[in-house]
Amino acid sequence: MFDGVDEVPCRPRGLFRHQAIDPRVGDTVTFEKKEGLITAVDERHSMLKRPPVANVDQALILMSANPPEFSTILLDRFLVQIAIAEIDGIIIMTKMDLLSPDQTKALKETMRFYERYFDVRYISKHDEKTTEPLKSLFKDKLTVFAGQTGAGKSSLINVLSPDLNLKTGEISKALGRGKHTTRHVELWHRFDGFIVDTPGFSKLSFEDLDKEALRDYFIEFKDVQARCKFRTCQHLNEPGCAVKDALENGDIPAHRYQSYQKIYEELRDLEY
Ligand SMILES: Nc1nc2c(ncn2[C@@H]2O[C@H](COP(=O)(O)OP(=O)(O)O)[C@@H](O)[C@H]2O)c(=O)[nH]1
Ligand SMILES: [Mg+2]
Ligand SMILES: [Zn+2]
Repeated sequence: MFDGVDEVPCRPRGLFRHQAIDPRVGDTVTFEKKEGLITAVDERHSMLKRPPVANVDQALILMSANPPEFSTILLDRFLVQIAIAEIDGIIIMTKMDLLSPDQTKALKETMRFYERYFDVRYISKHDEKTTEPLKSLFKDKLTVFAGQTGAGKSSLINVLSPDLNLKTGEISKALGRGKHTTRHVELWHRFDGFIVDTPGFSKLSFEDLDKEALRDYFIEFKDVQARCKFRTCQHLNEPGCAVKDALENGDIPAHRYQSYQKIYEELRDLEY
């Protein structure tokens, strides 16, 4: 799919502005090489808003495994976000070298639920045995690296492709006034695919989401909620709720239901 890569400087044709066509990183376009002009933009199969990248196939969701940085609510927010964008997710637990054997055991216990639905990897940037297998994930795909600042995105990209030599460890600076948070988005052609480091994918927002639709982005609700007494059940206080039943008998973990409640409340608060 992605053979040779040439760079051709191009600008969008002026007419696009009137047609509301907005070429983005990741777009497939037609261009005139001589004039350096993009003349058409193909239909997209996905559009990630923050950062703006078209045609993303999958997100590697990097989460620091190091307690207390790890929280399932944060992971669940990412999973809702990618479900909305219709992007596949692969969960990468980073910094495993910082965990004691007991902490590792507890983490894997928590992650068992996610492993039912997602590819989950456990890595340390210091252990090549854990990072090398990731290289096969990128072939013929456009992959974004998602995760909070400090999760280890740049470190992992550097381990996989040292030539990129990205800056790492800029936690405090990046959290400051945005001096170092860049809006720059760039694709790199690596491992027979394209990868994007995303400085901005940490600030998640669901402002376009109706709270009533949230239930459709919790993957484990899908089959269960068909059995709720009310077709539009929000799984909060309704009688005959199959999701609540599944929560009680342990089929749905409490932390997942809590994430659902929390995000639901946030969406409700946004309405006022
Ligand atoms: N011990 C350990 N530290 C890591 C690992 N991955 C990243 N770090 C550290 O975590 C900090 C943030 O990493 P960085 O790659 O800049 O995160 P980013 O903001 O997601 O790009 C840096 O100080 C890294 O050295 C890891 O696997 N093990
Ligand atoms: Mg970084
Ligand atoms: Zn219900």
